[in-house]
Amino acid sequence: MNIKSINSNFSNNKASVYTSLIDILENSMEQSDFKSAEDKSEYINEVKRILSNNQVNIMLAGATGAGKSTTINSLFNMNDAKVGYGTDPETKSIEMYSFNNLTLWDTPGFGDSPEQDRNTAEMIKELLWRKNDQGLPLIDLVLVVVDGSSRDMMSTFELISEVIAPNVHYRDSVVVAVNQTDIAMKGRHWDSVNRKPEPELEEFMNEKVVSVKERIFNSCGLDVNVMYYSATEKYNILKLLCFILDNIPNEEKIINVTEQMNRDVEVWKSHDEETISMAQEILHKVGRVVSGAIAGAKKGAEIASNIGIPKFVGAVVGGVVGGFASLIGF
Ligand SMILES: Nc1nc2c(ncn2[C@@H]2O[C@H](COP(=O)(O)OP(=O)(O)OP(=O)(O)O)[C@@H](O)[C@H]2O)c(=O)[nH]1
Ligand SMILES: [Mg+2]
Repeated sequence: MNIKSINSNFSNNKASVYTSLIDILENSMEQSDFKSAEDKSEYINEVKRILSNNQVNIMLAGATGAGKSTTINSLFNMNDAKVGYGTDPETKSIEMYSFNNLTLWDTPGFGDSPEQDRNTAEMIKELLWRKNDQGLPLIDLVLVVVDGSSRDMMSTFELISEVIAPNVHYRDSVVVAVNQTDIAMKGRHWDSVNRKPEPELEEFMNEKVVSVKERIFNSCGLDVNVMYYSATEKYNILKLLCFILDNIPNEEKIINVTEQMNRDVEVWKSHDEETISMAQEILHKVGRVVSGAIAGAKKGAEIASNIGIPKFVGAVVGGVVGGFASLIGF
């Protein structure tokens, strides 16, 4: 019943993994495990509190028209997002999309004019130096979106080496995602029926990944993670999500990103061997985070009842992981 309930939640746009997790918890625990109904609800609230305690902040940056906004729309369930500020079209500023425990900071496109670039650079620096209420860097991950169909990457390299690299706190937390794979060779070698590149285009993109990585390393010493995808064609979106989740420094936070995943199964369809093993590794992490929260809640809630945690932890973790797995087609 657990897997089934989480699956039906996935098909409902409004539902989240988080709500279903709580459902699964409710269903897996017998009332008799607790001294009272209050005990049980205190316990569930404690699990909720632990899981929601980790705000995730992701910054998107890149050249104008690279596809930052389109990418946000492909990855996340934008019905839940509210535009925070930056609605004035004249003065370009950072737009903030806020979900439950995930905030996306969409920075203005780089490369329009030197004056606008200086403004954008200042805003990005300020954001990278911002601290959360625990005094730690607010931004967990920087996602740099690159237009794979453009030969001119000067403004992207400048953005990374002069603005991002000197100001980023976690040196592993920069992901460079080369978008627009479908038109990278002017539309040639793109298999539009199967929505994936033909071998020639694949080779072209693999070379691009290597050269982008090398060029960034040589210019500023930052060893970034690079991958390619197509936001409009929904190609390699799961891989992009895996790169994001894999490079978030704090493992406990990944559940808050997965919670906001786009619920449209079409988005997550295409994947290669590498993506499958990355996704499996991430599913294990999700399992660890959930079971950690369950175990932590037992202490936090100071439950007098001697509930047998192992009795239902397997069902809950299995349900949550199974839910993700079925969404991404495993
Ligand atoms: N063919 C193709 N077009 C894309 C892809 N991703 C984005 N686009 C198009 O590129 C244009 C720019 O996309 P946006 O998402 O607005 O780009 P942005 O980076 O947010 O741009 P700014 O906010 O102006 O900096 C739009 O017309 C998109 O439809 C892609 O993967 N393939
Ligand atoms: Mg945009």
